[in-house]
Amino acid sequence: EHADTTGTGTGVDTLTPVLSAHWDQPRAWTLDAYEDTGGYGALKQALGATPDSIIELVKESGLRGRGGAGFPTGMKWGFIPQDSPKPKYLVVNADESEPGTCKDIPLMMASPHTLVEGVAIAAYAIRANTAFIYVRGEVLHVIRRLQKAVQEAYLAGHLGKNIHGSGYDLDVIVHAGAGAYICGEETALLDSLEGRRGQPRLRPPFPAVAGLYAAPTVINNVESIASVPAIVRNGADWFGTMGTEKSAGMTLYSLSGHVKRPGQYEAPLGITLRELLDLSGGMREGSELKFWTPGGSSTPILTAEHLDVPLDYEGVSGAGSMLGTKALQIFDQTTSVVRCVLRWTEFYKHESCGKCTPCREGTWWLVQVLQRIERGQGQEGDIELLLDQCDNILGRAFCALGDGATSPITSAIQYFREEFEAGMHTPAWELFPYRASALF
Ligand code: L3W
Repeated sequence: EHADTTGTGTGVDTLTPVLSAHWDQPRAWTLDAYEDTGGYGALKQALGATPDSIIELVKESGLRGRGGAGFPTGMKWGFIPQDSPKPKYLVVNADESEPGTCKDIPLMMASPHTLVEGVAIAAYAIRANTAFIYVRGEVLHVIRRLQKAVQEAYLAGHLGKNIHGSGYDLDVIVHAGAGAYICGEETALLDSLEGRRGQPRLRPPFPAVAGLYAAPTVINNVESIASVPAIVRNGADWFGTMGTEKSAGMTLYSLSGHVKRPGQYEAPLGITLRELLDLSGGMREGSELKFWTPGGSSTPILTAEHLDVPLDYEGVSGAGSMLGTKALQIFDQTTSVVRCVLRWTEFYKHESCGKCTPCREGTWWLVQVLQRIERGQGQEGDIELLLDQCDNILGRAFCALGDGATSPITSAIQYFREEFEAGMHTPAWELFPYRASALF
């Protein structure tokens, strides 16, 4: 489906199904179904080219990391020192657990072989003979599906020794985490994979130089790696025909909340929320957009003023937020912003790994203050206290989890200060009564 269904007259091809092109096919997750649509053709193509040329291709495509930071993928691969005597590793970050973020799990369920093929190409490009897929521990169904896909790929000769007679060997290990948000932070993930408690490491050195077992390691998000086979198949220029100059390609936007048809919408980077809302049937009956996250709870919230912000790395940061994981959580006028922010902050408090004081202590204190504001028992100066607490976490925590915890709070105060002020005398549940369809 390539149609301008936005009604905006922009002529933008709003749907660009590449990653999700075959998700609705019967048993799309099986090797047979994947191969029927040309699956593993890109691997064979890549094995016929040099590893360096694949790195170059991915650099030229402009693919940027889809896990949140948007770091150029080809550049990351290029950092791997090829003269190192140590083994090189590829690690896929499949520890999806940011609140609102729900794109990698559907991708792995619907088309695990797209990821496995991407893993084989990426590992070949960086000259790694071992790759790990680190999956969030709670998603047993995904772990099983991936294990099955990896097994199928071994049996078909897409993995293992001398892949398709190329002389290249690759082992892929699906590793289940134990359910900790911090293990989605790349260095904590590595500690966890090595069998330690998952806590972030100091960077530099970046994993590209000293990662798994202190060896050069590329860590990429699931969607980033899954985007690679299509780039190999269709070329860097094709990828550049989608998206914007600095944010190339198609991507998965996950819409949730008070919209008519929540779900995954694959579209070019640079699409706007207004266009995505058109695609998803708009807001629910009686709902008006109040606020939304562009990329999960770690990205500052935006409001109805920002409906036309291009959802690419530059556009969203120009609006004072970040694109993050493209998890668009959409809230209507019945939502208490205070209660919503409190729920997210409880999450960060619970998930704080405890390594650094600003995050461990700070998220606890934030919850204390937000709770009393939610109960209508806020004290004089509490808004300034929250901002001061955020100021003492932002940039002072050991990893991005601490910074992320402050984003919803400072942005919510920026846009909805009056709701926090009301919390000095009125409980949130009086202003925003609970109802069956309430999200927060
Ligand atoms: C070598 C250098 N490598 C940077 C690499 C680095 C990493 C990548 C990006 O946080 C964001 C965070 C969350 N030499 C390098 C280098 N690299 N300089 O590039 O690094 P960085 O530091 O910009 O970001 P990060 O630490 O990867 C990721 C945000 O994503 N986020 C969270 C999402 C959470 C999930 C989940 O569910 N698990 O996806 C959402 O927005 O706040 O800002 O690979 O090694 N000189």
